[in-house]
Amino acid sequence: MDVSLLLIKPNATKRNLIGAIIKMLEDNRFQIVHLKSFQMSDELAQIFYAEHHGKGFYENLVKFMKSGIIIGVVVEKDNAVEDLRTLVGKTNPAEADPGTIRYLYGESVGLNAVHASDSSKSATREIKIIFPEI
Ligand code: DAT
Ligand code: MG
Repeated sequence: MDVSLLLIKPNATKRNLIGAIIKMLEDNRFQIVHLKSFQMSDELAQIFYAEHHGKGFYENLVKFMKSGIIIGVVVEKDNAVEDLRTLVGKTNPAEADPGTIRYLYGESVGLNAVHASDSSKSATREIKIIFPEI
């Protein structure tokens, strides 16, 4: 069984969308195997988003990810990584397919409600960073 990582970002937890997003995972047959709430430190945000270091949006991204509560969810499903990216939708909510999490709950490309791992390799790396205790 494959695993992937979903993060419910600070704008979505602030807007009381945790339940709605978790329900979408369950309705789409993702098994939740680990779940916790936490707040990102500067160090954690920088490590997690290392691939984006130096890009124009990087500083705002790190600041935003530190700004409130995040829910981390490890999900299990056949084809988990690809299926989760499909359920999440495109990075920019304005371009996301109807019915996707970002279409429904994203506010802008920066405030796009959720993160999902983009490959199995990323999932392994990101789960280690967010859930070092498992
Ligand atoms: P994704 O989250 O779909 O994997 P990404 O890895 O390219 O997208 O970027 C990581 C996050 O950075 C993204 O969720 C929101 C932010 N971001 C990306 N492109 C951006 C842009 N052009 N302007 C503002 N924020 C951006
Ligand atoms: Mg990405």
